Amino acid sequence: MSNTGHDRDDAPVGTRGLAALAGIAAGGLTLGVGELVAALVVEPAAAPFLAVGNTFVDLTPEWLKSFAIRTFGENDKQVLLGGMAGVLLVLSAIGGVLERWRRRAGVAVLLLLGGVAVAAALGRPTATAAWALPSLAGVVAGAAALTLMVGRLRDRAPAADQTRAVDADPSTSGESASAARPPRRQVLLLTAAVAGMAVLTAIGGRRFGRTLAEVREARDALRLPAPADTAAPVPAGAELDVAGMTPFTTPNRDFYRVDTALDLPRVVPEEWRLRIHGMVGQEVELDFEDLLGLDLVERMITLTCVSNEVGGELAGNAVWLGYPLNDLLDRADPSPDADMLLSTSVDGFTAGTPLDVVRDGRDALLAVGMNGEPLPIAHGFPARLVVPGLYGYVSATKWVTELELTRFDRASAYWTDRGWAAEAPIKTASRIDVPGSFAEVAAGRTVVAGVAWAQHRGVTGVEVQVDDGDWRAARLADEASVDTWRQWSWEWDAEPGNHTLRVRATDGAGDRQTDEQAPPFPEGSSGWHSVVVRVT
Ligand SMILES: Nc1nc2c(c(=O)[nH]1)N[C@H]1C(S)=C(S)[C@@H](COP(=O)(O)O)O[C@H]1N2
Ligand SMILES: [Mo]
Repeated sequence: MSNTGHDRDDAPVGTRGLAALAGIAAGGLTLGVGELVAALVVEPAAAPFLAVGNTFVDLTPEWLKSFAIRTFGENDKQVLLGGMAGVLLVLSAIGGVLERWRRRAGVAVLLLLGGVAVAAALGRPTATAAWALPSLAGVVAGAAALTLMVGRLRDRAPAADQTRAVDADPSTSGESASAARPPRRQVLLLTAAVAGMAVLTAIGGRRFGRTLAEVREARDALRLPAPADTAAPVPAGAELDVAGMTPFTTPNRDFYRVDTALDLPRVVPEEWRLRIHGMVGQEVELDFEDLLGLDLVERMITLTCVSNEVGGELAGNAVWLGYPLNDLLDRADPSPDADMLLSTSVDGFTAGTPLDVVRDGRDALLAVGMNGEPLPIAHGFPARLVVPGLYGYVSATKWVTELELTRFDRASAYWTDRGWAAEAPIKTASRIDVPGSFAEVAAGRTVVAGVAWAQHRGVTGVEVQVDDGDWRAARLADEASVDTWRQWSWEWDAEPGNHTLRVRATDGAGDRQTDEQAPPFPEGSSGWHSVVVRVT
């Protein structure tokens, strides 16, 4: 075409670069308008970027998910969002260049991306038809902006003759030249304006609707009532005095976080409702004030994620304040035919919990407090479930808003739909915290220590083995309850050389932790944890 090969150095960027920039600005405006419309007329999660990101999370195959968790740990969400931003940046730039090459070609790219975003938004578990609007509005704005910006870059063809005449004299830049040649400077300004609008709309989107700051404020203002029944005091001997040990109680800021939410659900207590329905004699609805008015109990419970590898850190112990789920369910008069409690989060996550477990007398809670504070937002503010003895994915629904009594042969939940086990009791596990893996220790008396857990069965024994020697009984710290982990330590007379330390626990039923190695999928990892240390 006649408009190629004419890029000149007197504009800050060449025409193709400018088209790419225009594409990026148009892409940004698409997302910004999407954010704004989502916040104003739907909800933040309906915005194209988040809808696509969350859909990506839901569709990620198991191997990629465990790779991401292994590689990026708790930063996996940031990595995904950053990766998406990178891909969109490149695609939008390509869209801009294509639009310069052929009218509507770049718009077609935008439409394609917009189509993906609309499909993603409509496919979200809590979506209504309105969830298509943000992406649609974004694409309309982006396409209009792209046409406007890049159209001017292409408009030079009819003026080719004049252009060539002007181009012959490189000294005539400025006024007279820009009148005849593609108005690159003008396009650059336009692009800057579109980019500015992209930023403004995105910021606007973050300010309208429920903001995270508002939720933080509501949380700070909340005063939880004193428990009617306090947690049993932690025995002084539950915490061993060993440097480098995992603390017995996990501070909230250090508590592991696992969930599918790319953006934290924003629920303020005034708007929170819990609906209990399904196979019940009596539907029950409860607001936050109702909940705080009940006799709350405080219980110490160790949570564990099924994705925890042998020796991993996806376990934490906290004092939870909440109302016993069993008593709550009584109010709804569940049918004797129901065998599953299907809990749903405000963002659509679901967990299916065996009803007999919830109702067997253990301290299953609808929790509002964690270690003396309202639940942190990342841990389910304002309310979540905690069930001792079950992995989180079948029991610990955060930001919970719905409890349905149903049956395992009728319903399934988020992770069971992805092949994970429907019933998931926590496997007995033990971990060596000290010395660390590949640590160097001085020969002589050395403390080996760690934690072991077998929630709701309790830990009654821990043994340690050096190389292939005899298993030795470790000293157990006092037990706080069968629902919490237990610290242990063992004095080792370390001799120079490289050594492998192994640990295994026995639970309250007398069953020894299996040495059979299993990966987290589909029902939790197993095998003995070991560390290799060098004694000098
Ligand atoms: N809404 C919601 N609740 C959820 C999840 C989730 O993805 N969404 N993940 C579950 C899983 S897999 C675990 S292990 C626990 C983790 O709770 P924590 O992040 O407070 O440690 O939350 C459970 N509750
Ligand atoms: Mo989990």
